[in-house]
Amino acid sequence: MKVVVVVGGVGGARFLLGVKAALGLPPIGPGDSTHEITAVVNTGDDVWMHGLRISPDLDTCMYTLGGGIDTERGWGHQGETWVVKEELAAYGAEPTWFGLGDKDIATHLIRTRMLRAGYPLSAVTEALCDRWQPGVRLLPMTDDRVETHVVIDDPEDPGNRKAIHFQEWWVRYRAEPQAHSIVPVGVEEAKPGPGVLDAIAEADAVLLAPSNPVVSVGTVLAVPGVTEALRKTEAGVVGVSPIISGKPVRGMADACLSAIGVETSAEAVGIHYGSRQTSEDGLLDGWLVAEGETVHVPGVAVRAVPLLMSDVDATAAMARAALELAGAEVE
Ligand code: FO1
Repeated sequence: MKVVVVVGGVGGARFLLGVKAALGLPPIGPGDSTHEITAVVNTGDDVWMHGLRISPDLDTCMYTLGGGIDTERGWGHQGETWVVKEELAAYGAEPTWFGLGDKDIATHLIRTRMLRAGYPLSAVTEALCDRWQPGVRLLPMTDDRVETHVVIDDPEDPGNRKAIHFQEWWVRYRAEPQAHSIVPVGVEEAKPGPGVLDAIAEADAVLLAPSNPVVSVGTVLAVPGVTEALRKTEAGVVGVSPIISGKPVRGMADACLSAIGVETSAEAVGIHYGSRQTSEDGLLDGWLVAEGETVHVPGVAVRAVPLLMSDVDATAAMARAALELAGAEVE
């Protein structure tokens, strides 16, 4: 079976573990030829830090599926040390608020060196995955530079606003300052990365992971051509709600949803993604929501199942439900 999953960072990576398990593959480590799972990964969180190019969502998926993730934090290496970070701080080298782990730096050094040598991000990702063997093809949503910026009130200049990189808003300010708008800078000129449109066209099922609907899934959908491909594919397209009883399961999706005027509820997000059958820019055939919730999304088949990714088995059950709702037979 060919499954495509549109993912962001932590939530998306955890969901991919469940998709692998649902298809009978070991969650961690290489897959096998019976199934082809392709993740189209958000790169709008990517950032230059201390001269290194960092791709948080790609790395979180790679480490999680390759068995190297720190499961507490949900990002970076397990058993990480922070010597270089402390040395940088001793020099007063900003930003000191971003956690660069020593082991993680090796990944960024290889990515930076390959990008400088002219390799596209997709080739860099493939090279890094050769070591980690995630068992899922990790495709950047684009090889072009797209960086999500957030417009907030300028604390130094009351009455005026300024745009800061998503990582500064998310990590330094914990998404506290009200986001007046969230802008994936450069996305209009971006092209879908190699393999993205083909994977969507050839899929038996396409799933939108329970990632942040604005800065993760939303950014992938903003890449020109991706939404059309999703509306055109023969595969069933099913989304998994990242909101359970009005609250984001993790992260700060509510702070992002309010920036685009969408209420933090499974129903509002489902309506935001829209129906592929009954609207000219909708994506969904199916929408998976948490058990006990009554959600109505016109033109979309809604199913309520347990949605907490408390462990791989729970996530696998969710993934199976999503695949079935997409009309894919899971043996
Ligand atoms: N998240 C944090 O909350 N604090 C950090 O210091 C931090 C550092 C970091 C370094 C590399 C990396 O790949 C991810 C990192 N993240 C950190 C997570 C990252 O900001 C978010 O996971 C994504 O951008 C949102 O999905």
